[in-house]
Amino acid sequence: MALKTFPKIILCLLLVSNWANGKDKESSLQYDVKEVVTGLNFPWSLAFISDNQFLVTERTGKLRHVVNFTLSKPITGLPEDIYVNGQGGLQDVVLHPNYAQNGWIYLSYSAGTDERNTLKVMRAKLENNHLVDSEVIFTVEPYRSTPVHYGARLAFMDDNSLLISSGDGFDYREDAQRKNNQMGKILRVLDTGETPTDNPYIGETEKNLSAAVYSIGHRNPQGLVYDLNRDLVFSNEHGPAGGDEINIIKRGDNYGWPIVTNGKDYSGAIITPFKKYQGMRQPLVDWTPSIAPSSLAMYNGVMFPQMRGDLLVSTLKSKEILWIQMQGNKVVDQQSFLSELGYRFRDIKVHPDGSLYVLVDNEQGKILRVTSKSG
Ligand SMILES: [Ca+2]
Repeated sequence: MALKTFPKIILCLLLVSNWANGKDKESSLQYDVKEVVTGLNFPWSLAFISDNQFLVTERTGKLRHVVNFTLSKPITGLPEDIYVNGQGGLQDVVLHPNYAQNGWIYLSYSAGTDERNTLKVMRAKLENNHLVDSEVIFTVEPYRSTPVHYGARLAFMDDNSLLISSGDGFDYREDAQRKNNQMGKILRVLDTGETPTDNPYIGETEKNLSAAVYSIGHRNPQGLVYDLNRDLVFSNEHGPAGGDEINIIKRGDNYGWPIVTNGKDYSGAIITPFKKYQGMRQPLVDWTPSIAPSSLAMYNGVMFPQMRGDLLVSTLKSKEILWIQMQGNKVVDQQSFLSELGYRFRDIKVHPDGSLYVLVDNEQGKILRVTSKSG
């Protein structure tokens, strides 16, 4: 089958300043950008099935199978209670680490009504463009009445447990510090949705909503990645006005929101007097003013060898991709690219060949493929 080609090819050259830390990286990043898929309504996440196949969600409630850059009709069999409003709708899609054997696809979505909704996680298998064997494996509690701050990213760890980022619901920010509440948390469950026996707060609270809690004190974490090489979890989250963060997520730790932040309320009001607090972790990266980080990827591909072991962040507000250059577990520099396009970016994923796939957040949304010009 012939590849669909698009005439719009953009050649870009990013000049990257030298830095004096000795990390052996090239001094410039040259890349091509191609639109490989168009016609998507607010695409939210992408999961590669193979070199030429992937799944893509549209927040407005559709899941598509893309083969050789050709979009399928919407996959049928999605839940009927998907709540599309505000920031809510169909959100993340990831494959089970043993997908090739078991075929499990995991999806996150907001479900319910204006008055009563929450974040759910389901799994299903794909057969003839239809989801079968569907089951909801996790429902965040309690429900809320806001259509924003779901978090909703999913990431598998190397023991096949599943991390779920859960936002604070905006109006419920104090709940981010309450262990007996699953909002404003990173949650961790088994691939069946059951609670692992080694989570940090099991049995600590009356209803035991804390059993699935892995870390507390988050606002709206929309980036989540498990780095196999470092055996570390990284997450980024939206702060209020200022105070966007990347954090290294450790089991049982407190990331501070809303007691600690470098941001302010959108009104300009002070949220907290504290920028540090005993027992609460400081971010690995703070962005003040806000950039609105929407996803996080770890680059271990071959096409851009200078990016290996580094993080990539897509952003909505600052309309760029950030290359977060690491040395060990420390950030040594940040470089911006793709800002010349002027798009809000919702997600970035690394293809098996090392190219970058970037989702444009728009009602005429699309997928861009970024390849090395020099390689
Ligand atoms: Ca924090």
